[in-house]
Amino acid sequence: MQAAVLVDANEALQIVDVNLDKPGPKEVLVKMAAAGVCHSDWHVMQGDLPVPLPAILGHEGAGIVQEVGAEVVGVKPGDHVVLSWIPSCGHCFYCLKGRPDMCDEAFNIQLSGSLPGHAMRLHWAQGPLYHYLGTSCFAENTVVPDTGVIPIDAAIPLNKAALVGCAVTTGFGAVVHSAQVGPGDSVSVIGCGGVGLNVIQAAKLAGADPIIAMDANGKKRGLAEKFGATDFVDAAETDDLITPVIDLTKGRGADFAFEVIGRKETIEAAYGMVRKAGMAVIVGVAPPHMDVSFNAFSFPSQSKILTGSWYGQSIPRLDIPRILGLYQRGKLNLDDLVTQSYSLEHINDAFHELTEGTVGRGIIEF
Ligand code: PAD
Ligand code: ZN
Repeated sequence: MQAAVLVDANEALQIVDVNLDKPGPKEVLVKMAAAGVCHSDWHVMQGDLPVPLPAILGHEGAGIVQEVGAEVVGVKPGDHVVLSWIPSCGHCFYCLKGRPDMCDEAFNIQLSGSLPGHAMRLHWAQGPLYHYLGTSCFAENTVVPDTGVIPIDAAIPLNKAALVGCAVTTGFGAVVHSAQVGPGDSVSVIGCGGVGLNVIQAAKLAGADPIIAMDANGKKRGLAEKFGATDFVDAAETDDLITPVIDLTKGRGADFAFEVIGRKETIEAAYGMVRKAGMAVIVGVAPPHMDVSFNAFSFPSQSKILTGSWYGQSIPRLDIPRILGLYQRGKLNLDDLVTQSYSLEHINDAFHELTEGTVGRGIIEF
C-alpha cells in the first residue's frame, strides 16, 4: 500500500510502498478515507517533537474497519470510525482518575513508536518503520489498537469526521473541559489554525463574549469571524497582544486566554492578558527544550491559573460522538474548516500551505 514516510527530520515526506501486517488480537485494520494535516505532524517533521523515525505520520483520521483481531469487541468490519491518538488503556492510574488524556500506556505508545505490547505492524524494504501516536494515518490502510477506534454514525461524511480525530476535539475540549468557559465569559484565542478555530467555535457555543481572535496572518480574520470571533487582532501589525485584550475587556483582561501556536512570546502573552484569577490555557505544542518565563510575584498576587490542555482533556469515546452529534444538528461547523483537500501524493504541498498560515484545515483524501 502507499504511505507517506518521514525518514528524518527536515526532510520531505516520501510516498512509497510499504507493507502492513494483519491486526493482532486487540487491533483493528482501518482503510483510511481522510486524514487532516495538523501542525503537530509538522513539529515532528521539523525535529521539534522527537519520535522514533522512520515513521508514518498522521494522527487525525477517519475510515472504515476492514478487519478486526480475535479479541476485539465493539467494532466490526464495515463500521465507520474516527481514530483517537490517545488510545487510553482504561486501567492505569490516570484512566481510573477520569483523565484518559494522561494515560500512561498512550504515552508509552507515543514514545516507543509501536502499538501496545511493542507490536510493530508496518514494514518497508529499508528496515524498521515506526508507528506514530498509534494512528499512522497518512497511509491507505493502518492497524491501530482497538482502544483507538471510535465508531461513528455512518451518515457523517468521513472527510468531516476525520477532523474530530484531533483539531475539533482538542479545541472543543480545551474550552469545555480544561477551561469550562461559561456564558458571558471573555475569551482570547492566539492562533487561528485548525485547532484555534475550534477553540473559537466552542467558546461561541459556550456563550462566551467577547471572543478575541489573534493571528499573525491577517487573512485569518474572515475565518475567525465565521467561527464566532467578535474581534480580531492582526498579530503581524503589533508586538503587543496584551493591550488590545485589556481594552476589549473593560480594562481587566480576559477571563480565559488560549494559546494555540506553541511559541514562547505568545505563551507569555496569554498569561499576561488574563485578568486576576483568570485562566491561561496552553494548547500549542512547543519544542521540549523551550522554556518560558513569568513574573514570580504575580503568582500569589494575581492568582492566575496557568494550565495546559492535551487532546482537549477529552474522553474520546464520549466526546467524539458528542461533537459529531453537535455537527449533525448544525451547532458545530465542520464544513467550513476544510479549506483545501489534497491527494496523498501532494501531502508535502499540504504541509507547505499549513506553514503559510492560510488554511483552516488541509485534508488528505484517499
Ligand atoms: P496551524 O498551523 O493550522 O495554525 C497556527 C496558526 O498560528 C496559524 O494561523 C498561524 O498564522 C498562526 N501563528 C503562527 N505564529 C504566530 C504568531 N507569532 N502570532 C500569532 N499567530 C501566529 O496549527 P494547528 O491549529 O494545527 O496547531 C496549533 C498548535 O496546536 C500546534 O502547536 C499544534 O502542535 C498544537 C496542537 N496541540 C494539541 C494538543 O493536544 N495540545 C493537539 C493538536 C495540535
Ligand atoms: Zn493534531
